[in-house]
Amino acid sequence: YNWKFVTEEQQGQVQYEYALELANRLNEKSDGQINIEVYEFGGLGSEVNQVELLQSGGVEFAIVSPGFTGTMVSEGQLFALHFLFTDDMELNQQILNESEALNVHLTEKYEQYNIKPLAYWTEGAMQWTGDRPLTAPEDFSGFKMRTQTSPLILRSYEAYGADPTELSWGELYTSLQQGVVQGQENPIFFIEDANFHEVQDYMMISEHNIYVAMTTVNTDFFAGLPSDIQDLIVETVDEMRPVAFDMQERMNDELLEAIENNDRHPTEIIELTAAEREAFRVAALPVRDFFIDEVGEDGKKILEMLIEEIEAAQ
Ligand code: 6CS
Repeated sequence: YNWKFVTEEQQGQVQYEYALELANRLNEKSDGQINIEVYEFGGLGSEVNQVELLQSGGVEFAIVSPGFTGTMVSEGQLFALHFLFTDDMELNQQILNESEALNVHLTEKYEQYNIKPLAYWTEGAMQWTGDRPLTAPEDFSGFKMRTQTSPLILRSYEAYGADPTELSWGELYTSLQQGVVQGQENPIFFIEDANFHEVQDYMMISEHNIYVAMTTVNTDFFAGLPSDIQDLIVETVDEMRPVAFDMQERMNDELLEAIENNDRHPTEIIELTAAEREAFRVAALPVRDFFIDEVGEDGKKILEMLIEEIEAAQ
């Protein structure tokens, strides 16, 4: 078997390193029968182009962020909701692993578009960077915020009064540098590795959301595989859950230190207080109603089930 695996990140970043490790394990376990070529972000177009490539079977495997599928699989936009998950990242990963709302019901929605998610996993808590401190919803007033392409992510920032713009991350460094946008959200490792801290004066430890990625395969491709090969893939993706968790944890820790110790491009790090985060949580709550209104009955059920699962896990 010769397959292609596309990721939204580059060498040294979590998704790419994850994909290489998954590809190596599958190669070893299949005694060399499975050969997967892993592609870095950039060569195959934007994140949205890559999703289309997966759907058409141009690549068999992809790491997809739900933030780039929102105009299609509207239910997947629930990951855009701020302060939905807990502050405990290990618990969050456990919820992602075990949630029926996600692994059964949301997965069915993706499968209708020829995208089969095999795992939902986190790349870390999301933080804000900006050309100014962002410690209260009012600070976002008129703020030009870069987001991924899901309408609900834009709504989330409009709820704070911001003026959000969707962009591929490939254009983000230059857009921040030129002031086309003034801020963005990402896990710490990505902020450092993509050098956004060089062109941003402030990084807020806001932890307003968790970054979720999906390990996906083309549904038709997967359905056509012999069952022993399907089982091998599912089993290996399962093995990768703790590996991915440790990888993101280590990179987020190490690269926080790198930002703190960067004298060439000093970035002020502001840790939001519990009261400041609470003000954002309250301002973000009405976005859940937008989700329910726009996404419809099935999306409402999936969100309600996920909220129950999160409460039960706590
Ligand atoms: O901000 C983004 O769009 C990118 N962030 C991460 C952590 N991975 C890929 C994604 O495209």
